[in-house]
Amino acid sequence: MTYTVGMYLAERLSQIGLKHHFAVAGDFNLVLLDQLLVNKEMEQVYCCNELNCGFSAEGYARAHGAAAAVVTFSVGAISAMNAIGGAYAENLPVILISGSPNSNDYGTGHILHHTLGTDDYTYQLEMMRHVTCAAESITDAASAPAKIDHVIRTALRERKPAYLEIACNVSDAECVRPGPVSSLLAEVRVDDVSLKAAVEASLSLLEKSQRVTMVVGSKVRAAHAQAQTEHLADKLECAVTIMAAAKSFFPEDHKGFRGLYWGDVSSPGAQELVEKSDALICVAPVFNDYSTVGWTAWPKGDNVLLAEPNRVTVSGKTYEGFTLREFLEELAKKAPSRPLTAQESKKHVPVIAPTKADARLTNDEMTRQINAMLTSDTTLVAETGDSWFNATRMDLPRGARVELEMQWGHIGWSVPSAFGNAMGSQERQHILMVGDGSFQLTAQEMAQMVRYKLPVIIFLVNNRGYVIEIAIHDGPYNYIKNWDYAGLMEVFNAEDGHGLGLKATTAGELAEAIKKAKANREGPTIIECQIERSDCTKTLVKWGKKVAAANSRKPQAS
Ligand code: DPX
Repeated sequence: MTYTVGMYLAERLSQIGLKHHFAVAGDFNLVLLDQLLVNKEMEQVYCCNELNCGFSAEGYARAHGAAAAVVTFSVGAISAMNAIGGAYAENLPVILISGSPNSNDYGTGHILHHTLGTDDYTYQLEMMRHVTCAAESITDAASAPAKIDHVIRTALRERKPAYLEIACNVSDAECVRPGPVSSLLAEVRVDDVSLKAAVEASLSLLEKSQRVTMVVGSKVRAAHAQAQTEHLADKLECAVTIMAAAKSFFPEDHKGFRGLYWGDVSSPGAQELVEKSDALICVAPVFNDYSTVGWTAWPKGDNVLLAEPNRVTVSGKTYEGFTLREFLEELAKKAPSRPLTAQESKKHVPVIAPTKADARLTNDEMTRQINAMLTSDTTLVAETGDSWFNATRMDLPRGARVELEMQWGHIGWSVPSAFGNAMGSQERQHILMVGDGSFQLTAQEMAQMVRYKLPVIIFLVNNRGYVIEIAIHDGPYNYIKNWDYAGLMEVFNAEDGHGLGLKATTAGELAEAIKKAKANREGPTIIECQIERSDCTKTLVKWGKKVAAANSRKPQAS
């Protein structure tokens, strides 16, 4: 069989394990889409728009390790760029592939549709360079294999998105076949000298410390170091806390687990553990304004061992040239037992008392009922807003996964991301918690859950506004038009769908709705949970005030 550029790309994507790629058609990518369809190992999955296509791929990468989204030039790709920025912030290898102008039109002065109306077609590549770790433009078949391999290899190695554009007349041009995949996935060589020195410096800190605590951060998953983190915790036997964005990245049934470290809004006791440690091991953390609660809780100093995905900093020196996995593995081999912090503290599980069946539905009762649904097979996707705070206070069984987008924080992310995640891990039960304001951005992607018969259960929190924003800084712009959210499902079902739209205004109605949702396996169920606008988690309000204070610092006098 003659091989083409598009077939080469498809085979590479399939070799790295993709079973699906996401797409929105447009005339610059139609031939490319045909070429990708030739590969029977991968299914082409369609989205309503390119922003959602990017976020769907992002969700798939969360479930499956990597993903691809295929869009058309400019009108499509520039919309998808927002989601690619999200994938960058969240450390997810999403390959964005855009069809691009016919190679004969470059440098000719021709003005093309869907473009800025100038004759320079390099602007999209330039823009994409800022939100990806590798970006290539393919305008001839001969250089396509090297460019495709470079983009995929870099994305996988760096766990960041990457970009490819393929001239629309080149995607079916003949090219060589791909070689075996191992070369594409090869890791960089370890600097043994640096690794040994990092481990020795870390051990000398641990040996002279009795109060040792670990803080697990959100980059631990992208660094593929979750098992190694748990193994180190087993050896140290110390207390372990997690950062909010790392919810579910460390098993909560582990005997050292002591909840969430989040400054003033930590689980009871966790802040003291962290602040009173002689040695604090921060594994793959992200310290930003949100995670430090407006810069009020940022562990620093000689007692902090900072183990980042590509670097370790301890006792005033920094070490590079190895991965986090390798460092944790080596450290665990010689780590001393330091059980004091675990012995002196207990895991705190917040108990929410159930309300009466006919009582008005509250945020607490909704969270309690959702928490009770979680099993080791659940993936809980929680949107920006109070859903963050509800998800991070849940008590998780081992194996349950929580997906948050706390670095990028794009409202509306969760609907397409949950769709992509469900596509990428169909053996799991997907539950989505999303606020009304967020849902209004990307609601139409629920239609794809109907189309692909994915039994995602959506808890739509109708509190009639942007409540997290109300907590941070109130104004008329925080109040939104109400929708009939449950009613939308009928629109998306049209003549052939099996989605279910339900409403809950009391605790009893929610319990009934959850029963029906669990029984509906042929499509998504949306449960519109109507709660009071003022009813939100206490931590949201406390955190919101501190973040608002950080945001409103006055400019420094010059
Ligand atoms: C905004 C946010 O209704 O949730 O729990 O009621 O807050 P809560 P909702 O989904 O409202 C979300 C809203 C408006 N953030 O409170 S978090 C600003 C914002 C953003 N992303 C984008 N635009 C604006 N985060 C794309």
